[in-house]
Amino acid sequence: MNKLIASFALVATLAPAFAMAADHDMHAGHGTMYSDAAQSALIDGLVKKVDKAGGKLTVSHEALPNGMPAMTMAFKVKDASWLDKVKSGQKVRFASDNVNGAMTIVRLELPK
Ligand SMILES: [Cu+2]
Repeated sequence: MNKLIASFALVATLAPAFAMAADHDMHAGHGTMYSDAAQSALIDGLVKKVDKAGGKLTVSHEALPNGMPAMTMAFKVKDASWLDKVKSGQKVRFASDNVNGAMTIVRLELPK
């Protein structure tokens, strides 16, 4: 039983790596497409502050695909209406990108 769980865990761990490698090969020569995929991976965050006046969301986030370690920081948001949908203390999943030099939340999903 333990062996079964262990091998399942191994498959689960390796599967995303395989998928990523396949994706990379498919897009060989299409660097932009590959980096878009990497940046659109949703990560978990916890809203700390909603700044409607400033159009910003302060989020405690996990490590980002771009190499930023876990931290609490203010992001701009791509769509200001998102600020009406979240509140402090709420869990979110989001993707961020560097837009004109400012870290910006470009996708935001709320847990059901
Ligand atoms: Cu950060």
